[in-house]
Order: sequence, then C-alpha cells, then structure tokens
Amino acid sequence: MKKINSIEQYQSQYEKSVENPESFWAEKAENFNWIKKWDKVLEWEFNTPKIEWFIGGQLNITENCLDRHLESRGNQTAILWEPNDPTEQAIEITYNELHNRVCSFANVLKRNGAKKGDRICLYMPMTPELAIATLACARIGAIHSVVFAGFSARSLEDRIKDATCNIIVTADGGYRGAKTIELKTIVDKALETCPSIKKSIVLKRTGGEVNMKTGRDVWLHEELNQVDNICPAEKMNSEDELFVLYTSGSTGKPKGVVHTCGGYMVYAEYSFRNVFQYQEGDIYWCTADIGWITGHTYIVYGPLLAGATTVMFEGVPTYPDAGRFWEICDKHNVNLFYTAPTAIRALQARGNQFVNPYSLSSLRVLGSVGEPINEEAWHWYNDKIGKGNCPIVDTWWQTETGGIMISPLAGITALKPSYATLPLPGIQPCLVDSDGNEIEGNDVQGNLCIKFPWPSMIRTTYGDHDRCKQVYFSTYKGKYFTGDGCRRDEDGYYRITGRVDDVINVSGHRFGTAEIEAAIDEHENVVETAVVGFPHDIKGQGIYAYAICHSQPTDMDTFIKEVNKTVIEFIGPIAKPDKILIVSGLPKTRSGKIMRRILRKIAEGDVSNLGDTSTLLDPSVVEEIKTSAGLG
Ligand code: 7RM
Repeated sequence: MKKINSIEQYQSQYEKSVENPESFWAEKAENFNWIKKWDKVLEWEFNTPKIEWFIGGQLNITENCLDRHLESRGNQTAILWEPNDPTEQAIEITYNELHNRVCSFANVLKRNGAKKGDRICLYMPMTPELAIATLACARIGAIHSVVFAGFSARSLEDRIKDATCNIIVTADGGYRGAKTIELKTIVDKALETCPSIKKSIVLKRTGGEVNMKTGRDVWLHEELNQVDNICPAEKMNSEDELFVLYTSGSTGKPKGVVHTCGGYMVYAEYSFRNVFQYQEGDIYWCTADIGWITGHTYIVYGPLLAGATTVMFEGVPTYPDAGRFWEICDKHNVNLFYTAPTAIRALQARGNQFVNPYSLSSLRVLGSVGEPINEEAWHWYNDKIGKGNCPIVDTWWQTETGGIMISPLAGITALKPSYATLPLPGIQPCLVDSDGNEIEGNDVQGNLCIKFPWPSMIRTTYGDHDRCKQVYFSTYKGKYFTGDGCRRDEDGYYRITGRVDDVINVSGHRFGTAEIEAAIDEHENVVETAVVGFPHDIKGQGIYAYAICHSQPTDMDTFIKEVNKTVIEFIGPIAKPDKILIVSGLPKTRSGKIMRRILRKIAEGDVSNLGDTSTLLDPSVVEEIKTSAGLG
C-alpha cells in the first residue's frame, strides 16, 4: 500500500480528504479484503450521534491481519515477544503460526460456549496469548473487552458487569519487573459477584498455586489439546462491534468505548503506516500494554494489518535496570519505537549510564503518546536515544478516536518540540471558545473539537448511548468534543495543553477525579474528599487529595497507608494519591460545587493569585487549607 512521502503530498491528500471524504476513504478501504464491498461510504449526524462507515460492507479484521499475509509473508515474524526476565528466551511467532494459534484459540472459545456478539473479558499479562486471545475473539465475532491487568478486582467486576461478559480469559499470574501478580486470585474475587461469567479460561504463566472452580475454570493448555486449528472467519458487517474498552471521564464510572469492525480497520492501518512511515521488513515496538487503546491499535491491529513485525514486551522499563528498553532495541534491531513521556522522563532521571552501553543504531523513528511531552524530555529522547537523526512523532489521540489524530508524519512534517503538529488526512480539528464559537485563524487557543467524522471514531458508550451523546456531542453542538485544551500557533501547528475537564492524566493513564474521590471516600474515617491533579516531574500529573475526616487520625503514616489500600482495592495501585492533606472544609460555592481551581493552585504551591473567590460560601476555608498545606 502506498504511503504519503512528502509534505506536498500530505497537503494534497489533506485537501482531498476534506473536499471529498467519501472518495478519499473509499480509496484507502480498497486495499483490504472485503467479503462484500460496501454500498455507501458514510452516513453521519453528530446529534444522536449516528456514525456509520462502509455501510453494507462485510469483512473480518483477522482475515486482514492474518490470512491476507500468508502467501506473501507467512514465514515472517508477526509477533516478537520479549519476556519480563531477560534470561528467558524471546519468542518469534510467524504469520503462519499466529494464524494457526488464533484459529485454535478461537476454537477453544467456541468449545466453551462463545458465540458471535458475546462479550469476552481479557484480563491477562503481556504474553503472546493476550494478542492471540484478542484476535481469536475478533475471528469469531465476539466483542473483546480487555481490562488492564493492573486494575483491581472491583474495577474488573464493574467492567465485566457493565458489558455482561460471559467468558473471561486470564492467567494464573503475571510477571512485572520483580513482582508477581496473582491474576487468578483477583479474578476469583471479582467473579464472586459476576453471575454472567460462565467460563474462565486460564493461561499457565507463573505456575503458581491457583483455585480452579469445577465447571467454570479450565486450563488453556488442556483446552488447546481438544481443538484443531481450522476456524473460518466470521462474516462481520462493517458496523458490527469489534471491541469495547473502558476509559475514565470526568463523572461517574469508566465508560465502555465501542469501536466497530470496518472503519477501525481502515484507520488503524492507514495511521500506522503513515505516521511511522512503516517500511516492509521494519521491526516495530510499541511499549504500551494491550490493556490500553495504544496497545489495541498500535501493538495488535495496526502493525498486523500492515504486515509488520510487532514487538511485545512483558516487563517494565526499569527491570532489571533502567537500560532494559535500550537493551531490547539493540537485541531485536528495533527500527520504529513508540513509548510514553512518563517512561522517557523516568529513564532520563536514572542517568545516561543506562543508555551509553547501547548503540541504538537500528532506530529510525521515535514516537510519543499519552500526555504532553515536555521540551526537556523531548530533547533527551531526540539527542540521547535518537542521536539527533530520528524524527519524533508526538501523537495526539484518545481511546475514543481509535487511532492517531494529530501527529507529524515521520521524516515528512517539520518538527517543533512539544507540538503534535498537524492533523492526519481525514481529520478536521477546530478550536472553540467557551461560548461554542469556532476560533478561526492562527496563534489562537481554545477547546479542541473535531467537526467531521473519521472511520475509527467512537460509535457509542456500551449500553448507554445517551451517555455518549452527553459526554462527547452535547458540549458543542454538531462537534465531537475531546476534553482537551489546545493552541494553534502561527504556523497552524497544534499543541495540546492538557485536559480542560475533571480528568487527570497520571503517567499517561486517565482517571476521573470523581472516581478517585469515590474510592477514598470508602475509607471509614473519611467524610468527603476532593482530588485534583498537580504537575509531577515524572508522572506528568500527580494526584493530590484533600480529605475531611470524622476524627483527626492519630498517626498520619498509618492513615495514608490505609487510604492507599482503599484506592488499590477500588481502582488499582496506579491511582494511589501522591499527597493527602487533611482539611476541615472544602472551598465550595453557594450551590455546593467544589472550586477545584483553587485546590489546583494550592496543590501547585502557587497561592499568589487564587482568582475570584467571591462566590465561595465560606472564604475562610481557603485560608485554613493554605495554612495546612504550609503555604499560609
Ligand atoms: C492514546 C491515549 C487520551 C488523553 C487525551 C490527552 C492525552 C494523549 C497526547 C496527549 C498531549 C499527546 N488515549 N494525550 N496523547 N496529550 N499530547 N501526544 O493516550 O484515552 O488514554 O488518553 O491523553 O489529554 O485526551 S487515552
């Protein structure tokens, strides 16, 4: 498939995509295997919302990830798996083998009662079986719901219930650095209250002791002995659901973002190939976990659709030491490398002695995703890792967008540190002011919206279409609202400035402040909490919690430990607050709304200008909080 190869071509493609989106996307979609071609490219309306791409078309995404490549690259490595423990053997899985293993796994799912349209929860470590299970669901038309294996039993339970999953695939345990996580024990706890789950299929990874419930729990390796590797791909309509993936918003529980088969496939491949400028034979490594959207689109689907070799890493960047990423790059001759700013900052902080031993000479393109990348980290990444000759693609996108929206095309777009630069062809961003008016021209700032559909956009929030409408399509009429603030500079380049809603981004992971507050409120001594984000050197944003207690804790260290334990129980270790301040009141307006703006200022340590406090019910609480925070 051809890709854009110059800035002039980018511009002409961009113009074409705006002038005639349907013929633009039809041309991209031609490159895939369709069981039946579409009748109409697009129907849309952002009010309901209703978004349909490649209407009437039929396909199976796994035929396009696997079967389509067998003749030309059956013996090429599809997945190159690097284990947590560097002394354990890496595993290369060819396209032929991957095809066979996906088909076998699909037959295991069927044997255990899975049918087209079922929701199947995947709660697994970063082993090849996770990618295989994902594709096996898609093979039989079941909707996968991958839950990051760092989430707690409660979070898992909420997600299983919301999507009424009937099967869960998990493992006895998982390795992450020096730690072993007992996944099966967590699943057992979650399943106590999830009657919809009829079967749990368990991968043996650690060999640890687990409980197997007769009639419900089966071992994957035993099941695989009972099936063959022939599994025809289920015929899917373009708009049939491919997966649901839970993500946090400013209110309520995490919502299930739904993506569908046809449009997602077309955009995943197109964006992967163009942003990274993928060349046949490249070794590509995205360090994300498949539990996040980045892993879905740019470990599994995008690279496999393009016929690439995708590296999958089980471990963490700092195990056994902070040179692990660079060791793996050299070991597997990685050409395209995609990671998160938080990892870059954490590794930079450990010192260059962890980078210097490695040549990194195979690298050609570096990518960044998940949060704004600060200039210091950008330059270190550029100089120390890219040796000044690897373009950095700072890719802005969201779970809801399915694929990269605003990003340089590697080697084509002129870069500007901390700028995501320009929209991909087919993407029509706009900035709006607080009254909802579009801000035209350059050198301006506003709330980032998208005013025209793209193939991989969110279709609904699982089981609650009205929530999708309210959250994304109601703030600004006729536009998709991203929740991000953004600047467009004098060159028309976009720079994402961060969330403008009550979502905080901790190490590239999204949390709603309300969600963390609800968890902390579960502590028996906590009356009420307000949570805000504050700038954090490594994580991007840290979590700052203000808590009102029934009685002053006798020992602050013990109290903090208990609150952490509560948060770990209700969400997971990644949502632990960095700071907890006990206060006797919260700054509320007369209508009872917490003025987070003030709490953010205090968390930042900047109380020089707290802005307008005249609407506060009781201004004295602010003085008191300032004093408790040591800023009085
Ligand atoms: C892919 C992903 C989405 C939120 C988004 C932004 C922030 C992501 C960038 C970024 C600045 C970037 N999906 N974000 N990428 N901010 N520059 N390159 O992260 O759903 O988990 O998060 O992440 O705030 O709205 S996500």
